[in-house]
Amino acid sequence: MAQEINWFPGHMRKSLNETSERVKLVDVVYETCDARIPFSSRNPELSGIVSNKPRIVVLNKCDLADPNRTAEWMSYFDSIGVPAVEIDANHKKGLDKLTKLTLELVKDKLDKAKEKGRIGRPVRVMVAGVPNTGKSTLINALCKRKATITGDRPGVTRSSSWVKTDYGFDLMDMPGVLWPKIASKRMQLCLTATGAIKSEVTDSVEVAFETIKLIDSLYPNAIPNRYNVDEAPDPEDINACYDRFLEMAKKRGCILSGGRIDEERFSVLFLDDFRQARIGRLSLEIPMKG
Ligand SMILES: Nc1nc2c(ncn2[C@@H]2O[C@H](COP(=O)(O)OP(=O)(O)OP(=O)(O)O)[C@@H](O)[C@H]2O)c(=O)[nH]1
Ligand SMILES: [Mg+2]
Repeated sequence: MAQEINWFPGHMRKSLNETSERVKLVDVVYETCDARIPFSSRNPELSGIVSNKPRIVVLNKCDLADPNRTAEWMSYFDSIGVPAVEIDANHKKGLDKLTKLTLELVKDKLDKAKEKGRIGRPVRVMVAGVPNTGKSTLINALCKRKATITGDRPGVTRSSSWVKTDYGFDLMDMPGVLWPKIASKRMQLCLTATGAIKSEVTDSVEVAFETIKLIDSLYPNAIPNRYNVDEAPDPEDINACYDRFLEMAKKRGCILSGGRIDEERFSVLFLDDFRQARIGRLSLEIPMKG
């Protein structure tokens, strides 16, 4: 992918700075990730900022991810001693585990507060992570009302805000943040394919083309099953890959007047298919072994 895309607007630096300040006010941090890309959707700058607080890696959107891969990721986080929970905030799944784990992490602190006479003090949680991972949706699910605005694009939440629950949790919704130097092209691709990086700053044809290659390498039958094309050619054979891409577009009816293939329209359709798991529940990352 092109290196010059700008996914780090000034407001994200401001939000990261704000996170460093506001994290002092909370007991626990939920580091919300996209279960399809648990590696790429952990912001290293954010992880650094919140490192001295108890935190839980929240693998959200697990309804869209490959369940076997998610199980591997859960074992991985367990093996490195990082508390993690898989959830589906849209359908309110996994929330009990999340609150239970949260209470375990803050138990000592609450017990100490109780000893000092501070009974019924709320548990304060910061919900942070890269854009579009479902932070605000999670907050609404946890407080059981529409307290914050959500949206199917990155950059919906623009400033932090507190939301109260009726069971003693105060939740701080944070704007989604990326980091200035996303060194690996594969990470850029994963973040763009899942919608964490704004599509406006990327070339959708290139993103779709590369995402198809990545899916083919991980799930060889997924694209043929959905788009009625042959299995992937040699990924080094760009012409053959491109011909197959055009065939997919043609079969989806993306044809301009004069018979030319509408690559742009197909790319947008394809990315929407991927994001809504119409190609299947696909995860783009596998945890490191050993
Ligand atoms: N399928 C699915 N979609 C989800 C889930 N959680 C959130 N979404 C969708 O993801 C999109 C983004 O959700 P938001 O809650 O606005 O995400 P956010 O992390 O607050 O985004 P920013 O404020 O832009 O950083 C919305 O369209 C949600 O409906 C989930 O568990 N599964
Ligand atoms: Mg939000």
